[in-house]
Amino acid sequence: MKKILFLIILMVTVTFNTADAHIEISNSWARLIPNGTGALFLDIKNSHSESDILIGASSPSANSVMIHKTQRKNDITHMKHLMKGINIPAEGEVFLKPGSYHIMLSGLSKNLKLGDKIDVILEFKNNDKITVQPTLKMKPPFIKN
Ligand SMILES: [Cu+2]
Repeated sequence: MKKILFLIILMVTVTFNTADAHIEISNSWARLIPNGTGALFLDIKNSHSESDILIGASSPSANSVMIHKTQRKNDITHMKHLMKGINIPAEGEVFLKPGSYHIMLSGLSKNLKLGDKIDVILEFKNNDKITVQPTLKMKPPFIKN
């Protein structure tokens, strides 16, 4: 009986440990476009043995926030709205970067200017919400492969 109890305690402990944050966000920045739209770029790292999904995002500074992917089709570049979000593979990384995945910000507050920071809340299926504070820029702050 004692052995079983010990096992249960061990299992509960392990479960609590897996409830820790497994999603890590880095290199976030946002492109501010003069027409009042913007695009948020960042790296998402999942250290968990299960995949996750970025299912949505919101911001107090934008009327509409959507997950997009820039695609090239028949020599035409267009943005696809990813209704099902972005899959973040187990123990994997996904890069939101120009020409690929990004978070589209529409109807940004009119008083925003380059250098300002905005709050964007990222919503994951299997993890807690994460707030990022990207700085508004015109160009990427770093070069990525
Ligand atoms: Cu877009």
